[in-house]
Amino acid sequence: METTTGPLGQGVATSVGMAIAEKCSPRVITNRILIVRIPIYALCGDGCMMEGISSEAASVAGHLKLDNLCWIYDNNHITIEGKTDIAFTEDVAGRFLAYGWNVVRVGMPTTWIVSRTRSGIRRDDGQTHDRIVDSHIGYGSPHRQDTSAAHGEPLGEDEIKLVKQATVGRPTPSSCSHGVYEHLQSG
Ligand SMILES: Cc1ncc(C[n+]2csc(CCOP(=O)(O)OP(=O)(O)O)c2C)c(N)n1
Repeated sequence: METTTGPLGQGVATSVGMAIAEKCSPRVITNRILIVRIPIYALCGDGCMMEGISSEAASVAGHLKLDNLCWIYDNNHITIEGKTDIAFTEDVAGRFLAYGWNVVRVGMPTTWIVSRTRSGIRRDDGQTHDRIVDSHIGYGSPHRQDTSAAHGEPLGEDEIKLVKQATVGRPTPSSCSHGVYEHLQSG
């Protein structure tokens, strides 16, 4: 099952509802023991984190210990208007730790994201999971990477050629070379 929403924050709130529903669904079918576990993943951006609804939903998820739920936060520091620090400088990881979530900061490449996410959600530790991915919007675009222009405008033919030149043989962003990931989980 998949859902896609338009209003920022609505998708992550929906994912909490899905996780509650999954927890309430039967684990045993007929006389065979069948453990059915369906992890719920939600992709969210800076805009989702800015919306109050995501805080309310995250709070109840932590309270209910929804360990079948994982949010993957595309922390690229860019929205339509420009850099997020125009209006948004809060410590998101700290906020989610306060909700009782398991928080892991993940650098790219995506293989790391997948492995860190899957290993996290299988731990069954009674905590909801947040993977904060330090990403780059418009990755590989010489004139658009890390700018709000990459949010909604087409790159255009010339820039696409430059992206291809820049990314051939360089499939991962520079943050990968630093090995950027760290556990933020307290205790
Ligand atoms: C509740 C709500 N307010 C405003 C918008 C309009 N809007 C669409 S995308 C966007 C910026 C989202 O930025 P981010 O989540 O960082 O996405 P990214 O730039 O990384 O693609 C805004 C304000 C919306 N979709 N929903």
